[in-house]
Amino acid sequence: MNNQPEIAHTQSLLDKHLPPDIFEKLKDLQTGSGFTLHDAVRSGRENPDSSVGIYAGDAETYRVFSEILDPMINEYHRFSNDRRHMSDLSPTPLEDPDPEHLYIVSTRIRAARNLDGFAFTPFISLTARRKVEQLFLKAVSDYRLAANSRYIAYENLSDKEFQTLAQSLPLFRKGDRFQESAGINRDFPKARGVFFSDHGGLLAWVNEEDHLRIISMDQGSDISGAFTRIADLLTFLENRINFAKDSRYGYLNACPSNIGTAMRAGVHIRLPGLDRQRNTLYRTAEKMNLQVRGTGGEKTGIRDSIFDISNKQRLGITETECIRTLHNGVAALIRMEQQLSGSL
Ligand code: ADP
Ligand code: CIR
Repeated sequence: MNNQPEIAHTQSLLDKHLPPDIFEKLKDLQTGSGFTLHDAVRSGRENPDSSVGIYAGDAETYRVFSEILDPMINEYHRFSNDRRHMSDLSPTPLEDPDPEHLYIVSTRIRAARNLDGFAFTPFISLTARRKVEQLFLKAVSDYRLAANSRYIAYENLSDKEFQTLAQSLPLFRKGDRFQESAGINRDFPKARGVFFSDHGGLLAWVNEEDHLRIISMDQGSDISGAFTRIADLLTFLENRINFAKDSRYGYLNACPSNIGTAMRAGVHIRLPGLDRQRNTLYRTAEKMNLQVRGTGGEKTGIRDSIFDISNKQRLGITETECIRTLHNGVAALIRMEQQLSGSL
């Protein structure tokens, strides 16, 4: 049985926008704290099947390597140099795209954040990682019913305890080979953990690919509800932590595919008809600015015809537009699925 996402690999953004002659020209550049072009492209070079292929070691990477990063960012996000990123986290009521609960299994919205003044995870020291963890836990300690929240620090867990917890809680694991090559797994599992708020579906991954991944998730298809919850925590943190931000590029993150809103709003959706016509699914997704991922996350296979569909673009659109993109796209995919199964 074929359970692979079946996305034909195309050239990475790195290979497309950093041909050997430009690499030669820029190869001695580095940021103030010493993050080099070699560091930035290691993951893409070691993993030729990368789709992006480059990581930032700090906020300054986006300025020092702008000649390389700008065109990659513009292509990925359909952005252009004359534009500035805007944010909008206001409540956004949307009709339930799957009122009979036939297709959407669960909804998950995440936004990445990095603390200003700290290296990003490909380049961060263990001491700085610990500081990031402390600063976040302090900031979040008076978030609503903090007494009913909990932090699971990875360092104190045996493998067996971790596996047991991971069966029922959305914990993150050590990063894949792309993240390994980038240096993101350094010192794992030290200074890593997951914070759960009093609402079980609102949590934060600490020191995964970014310093923070704020996540709102729930069974079912209540996209607006998930958005309201994440917006609340993001706004709370914004008033307490200085995040790495750029006036043109919005929030800055380890992977350039995540800058701007840093938001990936997605659903797990069962589409057995479109599973048999994956090329149609991928073409429609591309047209509607959606990304298709595997059931277990980025670069995993499809189980039981369940696809992870989310907004692809994160920069140049606001957070509310991210969820509208998801909402419109999912509604269209559901209509296609209904036509394929003859229920329309
Ligand atoms: P990220 O979203 O942080 O960029 P991944 O694509 O690796 O990274 O997804 C992270 C995890 O979230 C994976 O374990 C994936 O299965 C899970 N996940 C993603 N979307 C959903 C969803 N809608 N419902 C439940 N789990 C999800
Ligand atoms: C790659 O280049 O394929 C990996 N570094 C992951 C890039 C992030 N993926 C994505 O599509 N947003």
